[in-house]
Amino acid sequence: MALKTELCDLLEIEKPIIQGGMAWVATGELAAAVSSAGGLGIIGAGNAPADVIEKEIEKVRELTDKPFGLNIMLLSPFADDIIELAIEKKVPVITTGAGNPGKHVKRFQEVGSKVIPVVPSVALARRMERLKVDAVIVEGTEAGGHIGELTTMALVPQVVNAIEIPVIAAGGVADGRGLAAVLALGAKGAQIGTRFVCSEECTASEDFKKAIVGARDRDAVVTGRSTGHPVRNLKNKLTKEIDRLEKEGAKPEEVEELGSGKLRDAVIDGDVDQGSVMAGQISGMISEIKSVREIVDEIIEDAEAVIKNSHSLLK
Ligand code: TUI
Repeated sequence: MALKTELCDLLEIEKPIIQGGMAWVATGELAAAVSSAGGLGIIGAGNAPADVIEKEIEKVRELTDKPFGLNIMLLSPFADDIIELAIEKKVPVITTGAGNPGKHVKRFQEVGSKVIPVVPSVALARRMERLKVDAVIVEGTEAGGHIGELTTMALVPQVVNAIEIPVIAAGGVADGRGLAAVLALGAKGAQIGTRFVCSEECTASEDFKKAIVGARDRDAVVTGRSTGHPVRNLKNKLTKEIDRLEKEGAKPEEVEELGSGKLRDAVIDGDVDQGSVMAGQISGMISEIKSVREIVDEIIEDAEAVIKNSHSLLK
């Protein structure tokens, strides 16, 4: 017996794990590795232009014939171009973040793509269901990067109660216990980001991966609340500087300006002091860099063990 859910049928994948479409980090190499391991790998478009992402799509298709996804960050200045690219390339699964995919949902589905927006609230989940999306990713504030307010533990069951379509939980999941926990909350699978950063196939700089491996429980802090676009990243010189500006009551544009382009500095150049090391609260639990296949297999085996052993709680 193997752990399977309706998400596996919907996305034609073997294991109910999808990889977060992290800007700069989620390249074609990482996405292909996760899809080859039986999950759903996702390219992160972030703020990249369409020609860069087109190459990543081609890369995944060279490396695997399994389904894969593309995350469209709706705040990106290139979001409209990426939407057109995704339609032209008939990407099997589209996830969206940082906004409402609204009128584009139908166009994606017309070319056969499944559409799965990330939602940070019950209200947005309901709106997405009315737009007839295929599933939603419910992301708790434990996640890395751009975040909402509510925790995975509180938000997932509320969304599961509110809508009929499949829910995928994100934020704070990095092992088999986490996967089993979100399945217990009613999710049909988990989206996992930070754990996959610390994989051999992830093309992020070694220093970025090491910063996560070295992080402790309270190191993944939130900056930028005053801008309306809060971001979770590992505490360093940059987060301290942003904190200082925010405490002094700096204008939101000034705070945004200081954070601008800093994710690239950390991921690509390995500047983990002055760059933005976007990572989730679960960073403190990650202690080793492993292959994607090992990570996926271990998560599934451990989740299966938790579920099998759960009857021992009944006395
Ligand atoms: O998108 C993410 N996480 C991200 S995007 C990103 S790139 C970036 N770089 C620099 C600064 C800021 C971002 C890094 N991490 N997660 C998905 C997510 N979506 N979290 C929260 C939301 C969200 C928020 C509001 C989704 C929809 C939404 O809708 C508002 C509305 O009603 O339109």
